[in-house]
Amino acid sequence: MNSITVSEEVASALSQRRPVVALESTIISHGMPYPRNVETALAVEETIRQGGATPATIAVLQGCFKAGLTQDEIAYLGKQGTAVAKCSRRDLPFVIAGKRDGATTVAGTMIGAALAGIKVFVTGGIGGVHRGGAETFDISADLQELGKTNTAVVCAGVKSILDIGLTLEYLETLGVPVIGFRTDYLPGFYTRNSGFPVDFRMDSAAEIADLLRAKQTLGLSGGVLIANPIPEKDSFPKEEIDRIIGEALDEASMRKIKGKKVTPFLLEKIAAFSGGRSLEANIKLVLNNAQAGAEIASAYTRLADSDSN
Ligand code: PSU
Ligand code: MN
Repeated sequence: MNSITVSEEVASALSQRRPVVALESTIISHGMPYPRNVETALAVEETIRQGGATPATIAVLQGCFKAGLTQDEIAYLGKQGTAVAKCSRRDLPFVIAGKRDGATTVAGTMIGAALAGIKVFVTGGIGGVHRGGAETFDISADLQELGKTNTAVVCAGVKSILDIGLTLEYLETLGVPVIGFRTDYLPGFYTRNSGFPVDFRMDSAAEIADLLRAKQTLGLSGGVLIANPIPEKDSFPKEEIDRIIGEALDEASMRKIKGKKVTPFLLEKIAAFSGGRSLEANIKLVLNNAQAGAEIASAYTRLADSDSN
């Protein structure tokens, strides 16, 4: 049994050392409503192609862990929505052994990307330490994965449904470099600035590629978080989104939402309370990350090329 099945297109890009960008699938099934989820997933793939890289959406389909889905497979996951298992590290063996479908989270996708040999992965937002995490222990498995699996993750920062400060502390403990792409401050997903400084600011994809190579040379395991702010025109005023997030958090605690349901529940409530505007912002920021991810993957393969010459 192969650990992961890589599509022909992705396999040939990898073997010719052309840039490849991994994409997650929980954002399709649990992060956005149908049909916008499918439209977005396909538009993200197209943006990556425009940027000169090959997209590799990762998921488990009937027990087969795949890197590089067809458009039909993406549409299937989007239509199934939350009927598909949200698949993080602990879920992978169960879903694969039982020949089930699984939409991979950031953690699950990092594992798939590493198995396939893909270095750069683009998403919207990562999971983190939830507010009240010191008592509930609700800390996303995404953070532990960033601590051990060697995949660079491009995201739009950390949204304030989470405790941003504790999430950064946790990443520091795990030794994960947090890079601000053309910013000194960690973006807040819907907003450009969470108020928390990043560890390192980098203004070009080439600089980031150099950092990835240095990390590789040192043999340091674990990921790198690249935080790319939402474009100004698509961002939310901070006070407004903070109020909406507060209402969503109140509703989650009133309804006693727990475990893996928390993040999808909050995303859906924020979309409802913002009259759908948070969804539009979410789509724009993922597309923006796709562009950055393609640039970074391209810069990294150029470095690898010059190393081997
Ligand atoms: N944040 C988003 N959209 C998403 C997610 C996070 O804005 O779809 C998904 C990602 O797949 C992430 C997961 O890995 O939620 C985190 O879930 P949890 O907090 O249960 O670990
Ligand atoms: Mn959780």
